[in-house]
Order: sequence, then structure tokens, then C-alpha cells
Amino acid sequence: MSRLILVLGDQLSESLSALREGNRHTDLVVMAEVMEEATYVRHHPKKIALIFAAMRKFAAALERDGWTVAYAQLDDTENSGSIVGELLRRAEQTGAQSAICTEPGEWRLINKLTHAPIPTTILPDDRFLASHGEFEAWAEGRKALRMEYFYRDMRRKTGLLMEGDQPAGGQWNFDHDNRKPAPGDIVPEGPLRFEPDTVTQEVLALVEARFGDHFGTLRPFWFATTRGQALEALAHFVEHSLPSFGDYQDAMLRGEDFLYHAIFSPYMNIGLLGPLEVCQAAEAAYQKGNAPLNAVEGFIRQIIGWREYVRGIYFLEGPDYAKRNVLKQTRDLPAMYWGGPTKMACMGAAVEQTAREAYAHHIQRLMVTGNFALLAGIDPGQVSDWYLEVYADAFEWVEAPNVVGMSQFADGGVIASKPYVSSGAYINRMSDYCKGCAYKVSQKTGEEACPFNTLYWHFLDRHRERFSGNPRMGNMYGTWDRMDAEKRKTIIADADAILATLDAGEIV
Ligand code: FAD
Ligand code: DLZ
Ligand code: SF4
Repeated sequence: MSRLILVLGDQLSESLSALREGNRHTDLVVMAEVMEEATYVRHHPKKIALIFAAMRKFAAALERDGWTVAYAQLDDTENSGSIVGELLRRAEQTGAQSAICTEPGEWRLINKLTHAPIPTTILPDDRFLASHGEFEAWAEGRKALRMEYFYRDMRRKTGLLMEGDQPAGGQWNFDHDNRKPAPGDIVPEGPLRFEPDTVTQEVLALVEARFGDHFGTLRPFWFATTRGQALEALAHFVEHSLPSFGDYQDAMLRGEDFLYHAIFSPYMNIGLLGPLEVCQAAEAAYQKGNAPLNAVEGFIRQIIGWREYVRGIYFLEGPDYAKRNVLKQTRDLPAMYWGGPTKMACMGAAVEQTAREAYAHHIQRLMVTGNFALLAGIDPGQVSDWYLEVYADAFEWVEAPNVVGMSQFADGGVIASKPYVSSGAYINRMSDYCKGCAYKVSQKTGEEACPFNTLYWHFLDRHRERFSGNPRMGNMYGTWDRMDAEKRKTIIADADAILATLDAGEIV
């Protein structure tokens, strides 16, 4: 064998640049389930199972296509336990002198492969619409890197929802139509679920035995694990959920984990689906009159806008990005994030669902668990590790900008023009959580007051120096400053009491 071709667990695409570059007759594909990747954070068991099952099936598909694949299962006695170790082992076995791979989605692994004892060529990952060069050119010379302008360029580039050089419907963004709370009597179809086959069952048994102590439940396991299944899930979403996606995009409802969301991020992020084909399927539904423009535009914006944009930021900002902490928040992540008891109905529901499904939708991540961590002054590094561990779709290129940047403002505003913070009123408007909560969302002070209400002002007060000059936050500070001095004192004291309770490891 002349060369090794490394294919990582989130690179399961036939069109991968390393496979295009390789020669199926002379090169050896190397794939490996390794402890280092499974435990650099303690990933949710469903996430590990998804990756291992999809890897095994992708390896089999490559072999059917005429490739020779050296595949290491986690429990193989010879398994060295790391990606670089596996490359070296295969090089020794075959005499290969070099390797190629597609750029990993994490600086940690890029660094390891760059310094691997076997010369390894890293090729661009072109499964995205914007290359690093294009994003850098877009960012060059701009004062602020706002997603909206990048998104418009991606619309022009792809032609998605374009009528000549104008956006379909005469406007780029229909977000203002997409903020409806969900009525309690809706019955969303939910994502397509797949019965585990023999290969997946074997993986489930392995993951149960080796990672059963990680946070989260493994069964029932229903994710798609092949491209064919992921395509079925795409068709199902376009038919059943896309038409209502826009209207209820920001809504949260007890007992409805998925509402009208796609649950494609795990599939897209490991390579089973490509961003363009997903968007084209949504656009076709609009063109046939099967889904309204606000839904289709909103959906496409998430993918060619947000998803591409956060990736651009991750690689533009460099390896230190995930470690940033400009607000110098240092509190430890409370036990409630690991399923510990909480009186906060919204936090309890979001964490419970996360443990069960390795999934929560955007607003649950941003305005419940993220909002609370930011208001409570939690160390963003710990927050980021939590998100990386618990969600099936979490890979650092997409997780870190969303958590460190968008949700925790720890990058100082590279992504967000102001912090995403809110009092309980927002959660009450967009969900039915507050009805069954031990706290009262309408109460601003006192022991029964919703913690978001007091912590919101505490956050603004303690970060006054940084934010009071922000034109988008002037109203908030105006309201705070107009409040009666005694009331302000009581709010701060109540928030301090909540923080002290958290610090004491007691239940909030
Ligand atoms: P839908 O709501 O149906 O949206 C469709 C698609 O749009 C998604 O599949 C996803 O690919 C894309 N998308 C939407 N918003 C974003 C975004 N902000 N960034 C990137 N892609 C987006 N997404 C991840 O893929 N991995 C993560 O680790 C991740 N961590 C997040 C952490 C926080 C704090 C926040 C606020 C958001 C995070 N997101 C992450 C973005 C978003 O929450 C998920 O992409 C989305 O919930 C996935 O579910 P879905 O497929 O049902 O999405
Ligand atoms: C996330 C993950 C896990 C859990 N396990 C493996 C694995 O055993 N083998 C592998 O090649 N990749 C795995 N991955 C995905 C890598 O961690 C991922 O490629 C990097 O985080 C970069 O995105
Ligand atoms: Fe969450 Fe506050 Fe509502 Fe309780 S009252 S569910 S803590 S927002």
C-alpha cells in the first residue's frame, strides 16, 4: 500500500476530499474507534453510538465500493487508543510512508496530525459552502462580523431562494414571523426513527459496557446511521415538519422534545447529509407550494447562514477561541446540569430531555441552559465542555462559537452584538414551563421570584462597565437606573442569595 487515507468519525461522506484525492486500488483507508476520541470529553452514550455505528456502516460501504479499509473496533486487542497511534500502527503493518486526511473540525486534532510522526497531508474540508479563504476575504476589513451580511452572500452564491439578484418574497429574512409560542394542542409528527439493526445493536452493547457511566441514556436509540436513512429522515422532515418550522421555531413545550425541528445536525455534522442538498430539498418544497416562505427561508438561513458562519469564525479566530473568558466568569457548573435536583422547571425539563435524547433545540440551548449559565456567572470553559459532551451534534467547530461566542459572550462580541440574556418573561412567553414551576415568573423579588428575574439584573449590574455603553443595551440600563434604589438593593441581595445557594451546592 502506498499511502494511508485517514477518515474520521465525523467525515462519513463519499465525496470527502481525502477520498477524492486517494486511489482505491493502491491506498489503504484507516478508520478507528479510539478511546482518546471517545473520552477527551465524556460524550453522551447516544453520540458515541451514533458515531461508531455510522463509522462501521460507512466502512462497509467503502469496501463495497472497492476500497480496502483497515477498521479498528474499540475492543480490538491491537487498538492503540488514539488516531495518531492507529495511523502509525497501520503504517508499520503496511510499510506506508505517508498519510492524507481531510481537515478535522477541531484544533486539538489538527495539531496532533500536523505533528504526527508519519507525514500527513491535511486537505481542505470542502463539505461546506464557504472555504476558509472565502470567509477570511468576507471578514477582511469589516468592523463587525454579523451573520446577516454573510448569509446574503451565501444566498447569492448558491442561488437559493433568489429571484434574479433579489431575494424571494422581496426580503432576505423573515425572522419576525418566526417567533410564535406553540399552542398546547399541536401534534408534531417528530423526526423519523429507525429500529437498530444488528450492527447498531452490537455498537449499543459496546457503548453500554464501556461508556454506560457517561451522562445520558443510551436506549431507546433511533438515530439514522447511514446516508440512506438520513435521506429518508430529510424527506420525512420536508413533508411533515418544514411547513410549521418557521412559526414555532423558537417555541418550547413540555413533552414535545422536537416540535417542528429537523434533528439533522447530528447527520450533517458527521457527513451523512450535505448542507446544499438539505437546503435544496427545502427550497423545492417552497417552489411546489408545500411549505411557506417564512419556514423555508428560516430553515435555509440556519444552514447556509449560521452553520457556515460559525465555522468561519472558529477557524478565523484560531486555537485559543474555545478558551476565551472576557467576562471573567468563574463559578463551577452546578449539579443541575448533570441531572441534579432543581426547582426551576425550565432547567429541569431542558436537562432531562438532553439526557434522554442528546438533543435540545436552539432556544432551549440558548435561552434556558445558556442564559442561566451566563446570568449565574459560570465559567464558560466548563459550559462549553458541557455542551460538547451532552449533544449528539457537538463538534468543536460548531459547538464553541455557539457556546463561547453566541451564548456566553466569552469572546467579547465577535459573534453577538450583545449578550443573549433575558429574565423569566421570555421563557414564559415562549414556553409552558412556568405554569408548573416552584418559582413564580411574575415575581421580581423574594424567595419565590424566578431566578432569571433577579440574576438578569445582577448580570447587568456586575458587567455595567462593559455593557452600559452598548447602544443595544441602553434601554435595559435605563430601566435598571430608573428603578427605586431600595428595589435594586433587594434584587441584588436576592440574586446574591441564589448564587450563594449554588456555591453551597444546594438546590436552586
Ligand atoms: P433546526 O432548528 O431544525 O435547524 C436546522 C439546521 O440548521 C440544524 O440542523 C443545524 O445544522 C443548523 N443550525 C441552526 N442553528 C445553528 C447554529 N446556531 N449554528 C450552527 N448550525 C445551526 N449546533 C450544532 O450543530 N452543534 C452544536 O454543538 C451546537 N451547539 C449549540 C450550543 C448553543 C449554546 C446554541 C445556542 C446552539 C448550538 N447549536 C449547535 C446550534 C443549534 O442549536 C443546533 O444546530 C440545532 O438545535 C440542531 O437541531 P436541529 O437539527 O433540529 O435544528
Ligand atoms: C466524537 C468522536 C468519537 C466519540 N469517537 C471517534 C472515534 O472513535 N474515531 C474517530 O475517528 N472519530 C471520533 N469522533 C470524532 C472526532 O472526535 C472528530 O473528528 C474531531 O472531534 C474533529 O471534529
Ligand atoms: Fe424557568 Fe423562571 Fe419559568 Fe420557573 S418561573 S420555569 S425558573 S423561567
